[in-house]
Amino acid sequence: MSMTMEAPNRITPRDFGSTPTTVPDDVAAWVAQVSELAQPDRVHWCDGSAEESSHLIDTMVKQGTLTALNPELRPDSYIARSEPSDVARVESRTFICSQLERDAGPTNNWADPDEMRATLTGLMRGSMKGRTLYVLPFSMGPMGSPISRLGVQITDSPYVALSLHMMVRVSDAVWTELSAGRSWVKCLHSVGAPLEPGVSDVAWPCNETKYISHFPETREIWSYGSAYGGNALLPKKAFALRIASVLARDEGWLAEHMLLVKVTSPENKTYTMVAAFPSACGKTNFAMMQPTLPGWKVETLGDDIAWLAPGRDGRLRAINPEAGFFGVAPGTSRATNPVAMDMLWGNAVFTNVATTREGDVWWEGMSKEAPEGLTNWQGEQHNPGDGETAAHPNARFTVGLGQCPSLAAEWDDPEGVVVDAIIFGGRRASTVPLVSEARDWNHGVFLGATIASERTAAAEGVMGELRRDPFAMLPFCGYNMGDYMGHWLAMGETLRATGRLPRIFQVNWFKKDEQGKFIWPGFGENSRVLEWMVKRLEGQVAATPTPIGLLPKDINTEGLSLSDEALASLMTVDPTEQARELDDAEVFLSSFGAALPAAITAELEETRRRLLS
Ligand code: GTP
Ligand code: SPV
Ligand code: MN
Repeated sequence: MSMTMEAPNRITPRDFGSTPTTVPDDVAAWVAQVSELAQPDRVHWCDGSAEESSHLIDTMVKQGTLTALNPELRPDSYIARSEPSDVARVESRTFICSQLERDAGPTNNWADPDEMRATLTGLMRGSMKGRTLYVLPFSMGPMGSPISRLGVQITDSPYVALSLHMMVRVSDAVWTELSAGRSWVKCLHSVGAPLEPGVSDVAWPCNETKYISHFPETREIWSYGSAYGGNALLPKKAFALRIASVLARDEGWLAEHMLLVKVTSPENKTYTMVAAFPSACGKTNFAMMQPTLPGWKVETLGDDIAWLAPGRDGRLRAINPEAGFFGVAPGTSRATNPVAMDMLWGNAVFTNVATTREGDVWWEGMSKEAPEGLTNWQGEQHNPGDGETAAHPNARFTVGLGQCPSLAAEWDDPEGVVVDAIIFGGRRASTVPLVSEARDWNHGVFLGATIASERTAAAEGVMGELRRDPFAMLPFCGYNMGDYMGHWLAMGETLRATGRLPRIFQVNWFKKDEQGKFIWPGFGENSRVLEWMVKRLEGQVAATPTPIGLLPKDINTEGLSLSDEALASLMTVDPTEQARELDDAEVFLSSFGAALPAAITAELEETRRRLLS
């Protein structure tokens, strides 16, 4: 069942480009209903084309939302400066509105779905006045993949519309798929800044009141008041993690905050690895790693989200549901991530970075010395003396996957890639060794469930504060995290039948010495850890059993200036530290009450027994 575009009330035909062929009735009805409520001046049905990108860019350059960078230094690239109050994900304003509070679990903010719907309906009434309502049909994952899912986002932000062009597969072809009866996720977004007639717009419209609300039972997302990152680009964290984790639980797969890479050894054997690290803890850097060890190669499939599902052969396969990168700018340099620097040659949008006198971008860590005469992320002259950074710590770049020089050929393969290893990690100044391997699947799930990490600038909150972030999913799980741990255990049962369970590892690149300096050189040198993992996968090396897992007997540090003490400290399993760690994990796990799987409690008790014996 489908209808032509012109039909719904109040919707004017888009003002350029060809008319979309067919839009399913339910989508047309939803767009009509939202138009009625939010009262935009215009409706623009997006097709993801290059002309449409140009149109969005022109609109925003006129408006002052985007400023072109020097085309000789950074062609077709733009900067956006957000409102200082709208710079990161707002976890305190993120809600899981399941029918039962119990289903949101102790780690999510729960709100009653009917009440939330009423609140948001009130806020959205007239919220798009004076603006254009953009409708973006998109596919998460390769079109036609059994793992892919479809969605439609409504937004009144051209910045969000343009970002989605780069971040997901926006295409008219989605209408055809939907007309064939496939399900889709409703993503509704408004910056909450209606424009009264005669009032001029600001560069970054948003609202002090913010809601990022998820309705897991009806597979809907309503977002209000922010235009930044995961708050507003709804296919990313809201759909591909929070809603998708619920779909995955119901359908027997996994939606995870993970990078996805293909690793090739000097013997030309290839392995696929996924790694779950919390926000701003190194996924993009790992995904684009340039190994310092000769003969090794890392190719990029994804840097933030992976969907993992048993394939026809029963083995765990993964796809990247996204089609672009929304990456942390600070710390990115030729030394740390040359692939990202190459990828950002042009055709990119930068948000909250600093700009140079020559009209290029700059951020902390891009070069040792800050260039003279920087303009900071707020558009003011940067004063190195005043202690403020030139770029916001959560400044980001947005760019399509296609620009990544290390992109793996399989990136658009509908079948996905077979997963060989799962890695968990976090940002830990102490306690957690450089690398360890789980004893088995359930022990690996326990490691994932008890990951803790120091807070970063990716979300509001106190930076550096240690918090438990199970599976790097604390802000992103759409249901009770105790049930989620149970789902991971159940997936192990399913995969065990194939005889090829992926192996599970834990890493920590961020251990510090007494002076507060990182001990491990990180970045390309992390290939030394990859080499050990691959040797484990190939059964080439034995490992040392410790109470917390299997540790390397030896790691390749040839050519590194790492003292014996430093190396020892990276590999230490200190019983006192570990006992404290376990006590803290136990307190956290107990917050799940009856939802905590018995197998997790058993792993905790086994670890304690090993520590005491
Ligand atoms: P999100 O996009 O927020 O999910 O972050 P991410 O996990 O992709 O983190 P990203 O790779 O962008 O890294 C965040 C910060 O950590 C950057 O400033 C990096 O330079 C730094 N970083 C990444 N890898 C390493 C490493 O191996 N060692 C050290 N010391 N820092 C690292
Ligand atoms: C994260 O915070 O994990 C991100 C950035 O990847 S955002 O898209 O804002 O969620
Ligand atoms: Mn992330």
